[in-house]
Order: sequence, then structure tokens, then C-alpha cells
Amino acid sequence: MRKLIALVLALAMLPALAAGALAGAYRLSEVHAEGYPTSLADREFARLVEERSKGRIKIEVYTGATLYSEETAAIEALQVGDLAFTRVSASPVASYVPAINAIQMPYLYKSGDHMWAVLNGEIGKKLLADIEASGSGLVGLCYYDAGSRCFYLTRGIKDADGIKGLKIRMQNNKMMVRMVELLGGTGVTGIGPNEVYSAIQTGTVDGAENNWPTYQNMGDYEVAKYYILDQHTRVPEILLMSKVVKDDLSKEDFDLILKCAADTQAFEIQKWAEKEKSSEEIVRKAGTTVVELTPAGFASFQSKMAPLYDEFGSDFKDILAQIQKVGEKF
Ligand code: BDP
Repeated sequence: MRKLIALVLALAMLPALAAGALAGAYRLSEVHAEGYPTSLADREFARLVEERSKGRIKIEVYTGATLYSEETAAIEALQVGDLAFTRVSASPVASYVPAINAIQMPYLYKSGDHMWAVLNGEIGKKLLADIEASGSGLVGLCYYDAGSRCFYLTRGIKDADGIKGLKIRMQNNKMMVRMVELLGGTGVTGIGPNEVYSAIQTGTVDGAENNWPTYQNMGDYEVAKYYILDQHTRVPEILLMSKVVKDDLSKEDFDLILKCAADTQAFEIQKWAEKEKSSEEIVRKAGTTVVELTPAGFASFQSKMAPLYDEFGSDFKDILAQIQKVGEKF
């Protein structure tokens, strides 16, 4: 009987062991290199958890996509308990929790402050909780900043028509792929952020879209020398935890982890602001052509992407209306 109990206990422990607990530490996967704002925040998170748990809970941070090159793969590992934590973009999370698309619709926010009022207010808190409540096997811990995203290409364009016929690397998210289709281009997925450089260099794609820091830090500005300031969307980052691992922890330990995550948000936002500035400087100095759109050029992106609100936002009309309402203050 005792042997049977031991066996049952060992089996129950398996997912947590796979997540890294066996080695005395949980693992956190990150696609960005050391020193990138989210990598710094991951390390700060791990440091706080270890300090506040008095060394009981250890988290090993793996940056630079050394564990998973695609964020969807890290998310799937979380679902089965092979990985404990990952910091990802909201885009791939929306593939598992469609409501997340509501916070990354094109031209949704008036500014970064508007976005933060939404994310740290009722709407953002509810959506973060929905990640777990949806039965995705994922637990949302906190949001981080990732600025706004722009297209970058191997040629210059002056309005949305310039995207016609181009192949653009997009994140693994149906709405993001559809966004390029609405502009007359083809959205190419299955290329991890660290693989974009070579995909552009070899001509697999004509460009991609991202914020200043990723464009600079991944070196993509060396191969796609036109950065188009269309600022089509703000896609926040999300720190995720495996539900399998959460269920294995006491409520006290989970609450400690959640609080540590929340406490790293301001830290990341600060690091983000610094990096956004320095990345833009580096890129501009390198001779990249930064395309400032005319008001008409800018509006062409906005109007061509507008159908996404009906195609992907019809289930979240109330959330989108609330987000607009919050925007009245900005
Ligand atoms: C960056 C995000 C990263 C995403 C990447 C992408 O920080 O999490 O993986 O975009 O486009 O801005 O895949």
C-alpha cells in the first residue's frame, strides 16, 4: 500500500518535475537577448521570487530563444507542464485565448498612457484572469510594455498600397496575418523573431513589422533598411505561467509569485522607455530610411485595417467600446 501511495505521489509530481522543479529551479523561456527590457524584467522577477521565498523557489531564466525559438512552442510547453514560465508577446496568446485580440486591435489606443490605463484597469485585469479561466492551461501574471509596431521593408513605400504583393513575416496570430492580407500582401508565419533577419536576407520575405527595440536588437535594420512609421498596433508583452505548475503550488506561493510579477512591471516600463530611445538612435545613425508618412499615407493604413474590428472584434464589442471610453480621458 505504501509503495502504491509513493507511486501515485511520484506520478502526480511528474509535470512539476518536467517544468524544472527536479533541478531545484523552474525554467523561464525568453526569445530576447540578455539586456533587452523583457530579459531584464525576467531576471528581476526571478530575483524577487527567490528573495521573497527565502531561496525556496528558484527560477532559471533562459534568454535568446535558447529553449524555444517560437513563442507558440513555449506556450504549448507551458500547457503540458514541460515549462513553468515564459515571457511572450500577446499576439501568440490570442491564438489560445481569442479575447486577447481585444487589446491589440489596430489603431486602438491614443497613446501608451491610454494603453496602460486599459491594461492596469478593469479591462486588462479581467483579460489577464481570462487567460486562466478560459481553460487554456496558461496563467497570465502581468503585462509589460512593447511600444508600437511598424512595418519594415527592403524598399520604401509612401502609403498602405505599397504593401501590395509583398510577403511580410507576421506573428503567429490569425488577425495579424489577415491585417497584411487587407493591405494586399501575404502574411508569412512560422518564422521566429530570431529568424527574421535571415528570412529577409534570403528573400523568403520582403520585410516584417515590429517595435524599434526588436528591429534594432535583432539586427533586422541591417537587411530591411526602410522603417515605415505607420504604428499600426500596440501589442503588449505578457508573462505567463503554466497552470500545471500553479496547481502544484500552495496558494501562498502562487500569490507570492503573482505579486513579484506585478512588482516588475514598472521596472520593465522604465527599461523599455530607455531602450526605445536608444534603439531609435542607433537605427537612425546607421543610415536607415525612416519613412514619416503624410497624414493621408497614415490614414490609408488605418482605413484598410478597419475591417479587422468586424472580423475579429465582433465577440468583444463591449470591451472595445470600454477601451474607447477610457480613451476619452487622453
Ligand atoms: C517582439 C516581442 C516578442 C515577439 C516578437 C515577434 O517582444 O515577444 O516574439 O515581437 O514579432 O516585439 O515575434
